[in-house]
Amino acid sequence: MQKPLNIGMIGYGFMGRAHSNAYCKVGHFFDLPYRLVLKAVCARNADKVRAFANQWGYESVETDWRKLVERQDIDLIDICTPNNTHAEIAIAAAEHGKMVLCEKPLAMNAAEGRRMVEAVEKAGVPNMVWYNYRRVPAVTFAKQLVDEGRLGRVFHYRAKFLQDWTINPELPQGGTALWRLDVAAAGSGVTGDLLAHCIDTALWLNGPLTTVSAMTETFVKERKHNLTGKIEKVGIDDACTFMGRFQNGSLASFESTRYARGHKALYTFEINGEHASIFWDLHDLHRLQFFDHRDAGVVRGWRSIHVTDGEHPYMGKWWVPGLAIGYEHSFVHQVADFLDGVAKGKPAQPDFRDALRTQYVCDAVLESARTGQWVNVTLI
Ligand code: SOE
Repeated sequence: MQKPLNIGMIGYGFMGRAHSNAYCKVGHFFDLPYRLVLKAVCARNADKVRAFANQWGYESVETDWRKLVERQDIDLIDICTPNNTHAEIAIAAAEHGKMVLCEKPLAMNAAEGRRMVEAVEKAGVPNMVWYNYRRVPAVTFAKQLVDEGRLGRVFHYRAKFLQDWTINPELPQGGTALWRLDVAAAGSGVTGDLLAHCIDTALWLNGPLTTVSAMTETFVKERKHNLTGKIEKVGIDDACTFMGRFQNGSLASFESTRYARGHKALYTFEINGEHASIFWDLHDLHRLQFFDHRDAGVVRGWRSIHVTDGEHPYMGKWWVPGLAIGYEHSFVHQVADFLDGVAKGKPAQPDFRDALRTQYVCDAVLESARTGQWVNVTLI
């Protein structure tokens, strides 16, 4: 008999929809230890939050997140709000004994992140951060290949996350849809928003990054602010490039920008090892490119593995071999793993502590860009 688990979600933007979709679907495809109940959704605009609740099937609404975290009938708080609200909500939720799921990046900076980790660990509540790309089957499969030792010693880890949606200087900053451009709400630009994904995947696949040297640029220096109506300085990084070293001796090369005309969400990573290389591309997310030097010379070459077989990670839960799934399913997988971890008392990753490691890299990257110096990453 499945126990009910009551969800209270805060925020209803892009991520609110991605998470709600995952909650609705996961029980149809995975055998879960819990029956998820969409108990309440919370946002400041009462009309809009009611409309969202109707559309997705939430039983009730709140307009003050404090009320939501105090409610006895809520087991889990899911934070889908701008970055500058994560810490306060997560800490309050933990203090009220709730499980906490939080959108990425964990916090505005590592100092905030540390307080969040302390709060969830002190309260002993299950917690996780939505670095969803780990759970694209091809990426999870890459992790399997790495863990099996197929690459041998790793020499290079290269990642990029390229977009082009902020090139127009008339685009304002701030407010509901554009808080990512407002440093007060986002904390940073592409470093926390995009590179954080690349860093999370990299730490998972290749271990700790120990030192970094970075460069950032803000191409459009002033934009109208949606909240004040005034032209204001832009405080975020529009682009960030950094190099670094991993603890395993491999070299890191990372790039992220919102000014790569023609690229909408081109997240790619490549790992070059002594025996083999791996390449993945979000625009072709169900494939993993794999080159194994130990193949016989005459047939040696890059294999394009269609990660849709029943034996591939998560794929046995979906359709028949050859039929692909997509972006939204990475969130479904994350919910399934989280619930499984809760039931078994074996937390699924990335939890808050894991996400704090990514936050430390982001902080080191931004400090290096500011000072022009190499910066050592705090390791925990
Ligand atoms: C930004 O455009 C964004 O939506 C990020 O916030 C997400 O985390 C990323 O997955 C896609 O791009």
